[in-house]
Amino acid sequence: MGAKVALITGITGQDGSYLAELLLGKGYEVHGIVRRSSHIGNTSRLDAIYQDPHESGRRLFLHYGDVTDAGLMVNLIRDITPTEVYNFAAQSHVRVSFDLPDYTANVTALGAIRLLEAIRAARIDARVFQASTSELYGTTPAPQSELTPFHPRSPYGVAKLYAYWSAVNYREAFDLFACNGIAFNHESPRRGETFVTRKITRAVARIEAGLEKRVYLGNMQAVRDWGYAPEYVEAMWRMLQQDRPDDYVIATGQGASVEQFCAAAFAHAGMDWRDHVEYDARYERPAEVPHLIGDPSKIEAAIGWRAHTNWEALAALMVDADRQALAQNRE
Ligand code: NDP
Ligand code: GDR
Repeated sequence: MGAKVALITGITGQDGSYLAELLLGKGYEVHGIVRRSSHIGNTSRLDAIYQDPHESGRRLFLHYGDVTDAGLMVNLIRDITPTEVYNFAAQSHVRVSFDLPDYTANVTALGAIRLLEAIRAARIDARVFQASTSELYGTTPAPQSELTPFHPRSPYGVAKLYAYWSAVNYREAFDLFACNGIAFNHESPRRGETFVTRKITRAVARIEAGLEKRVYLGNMQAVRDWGYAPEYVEAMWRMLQQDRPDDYVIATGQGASVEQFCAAAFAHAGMDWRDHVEYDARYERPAEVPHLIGDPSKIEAAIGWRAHTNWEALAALMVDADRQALAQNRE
């Protein structure tokens, strides 16, 4: 078999950066799409693996691009001829999607179809991973599996529904090796600072250091199935190594409320969350997703993948990472 070549859209994000590390470690040539920004901060998650373009023998290639540009997607896919494509690019913030519904649809829904069409136009035999989400389930009761009906509750969820079915459709219509990973929430020290887990663990570190006094949160009763992102990108890679394409839930199978996660994070630093958390209605969503707990039995049985880090361990490791970042003046 020839060299494995991966293209990752959304390589600068949490999952993209972990997956790039994983694939480089496995000997892949890795290509990623990076959005042009007025500052260089948007590639900071890639600092550890960045390779100078002037070095010979490098295996990480970054290309300026955007999934809203169909021509660019066609050109990139044709030139790179990837054997695996991971579509992580998205306006991925649920709350923000209510403010930017049109933009979210353009990036998160239509971005997926542009990528699939670019692959079809290039007539290449690439395997495709589509980053689908537990937000597809919305209000359908937990636990949610691959057989649970979808009922998305945000412009983000609706956009991801389009992308989910587009991947299924290209598999059925064009025999494309396309897989949906229906990932439940996964977190890490690289999680964006405005998602609730990272917002909390960052606040814990800053409150402990005396830099802040409190953190403002919205609905603390929502339940999520929180796992550890590096383990989840391993599941995504493994999905593309199977004999047949299929769709899988990626989850721990355990749920906890925002309040429980918050309590564990503060307790890890010897504090009581009730002394430092205040309610702010601005963080509520117009329609909330109350209860997401995944049933990972299919991926465990078919692929042998299983989550190892539970939400309490996750809270502790994220607090420790934010403490360390603060101590090293990286925050
Ligand atoms: P992030 O928000 O951390 O990363 C999103 C990535 O998409 C970033 O690299 C971002 O670039 C890029 N991006 C955004 N808009 C565009 C665009 N128009 N063109 C090209 N790239 C763009 O998300 P995660 O890493 O957490 O998640 C990865 C994927 O998995 C996303 O699709 C997300 O919706 C989905 N998902 C995530 C889950 C989670 O719990 N983390 C659970 C289920 C699904 P930039 O850095 O410039 O902003
Ligand atoms: P989510 O993650 O919406 O599940 O989407 P987020 O961390 O934003 O919210 C989780 C829950 O916490 C509640 N919440 C707050 N959320 C934020 N962001 N900020 C707050 O202050 C706050 N207070 C309470 C929310 O209402 C919600 O119930 C993430 C994203 O990564 C998606 O891209 C991905 O598809 C899903 O996870 C699975």
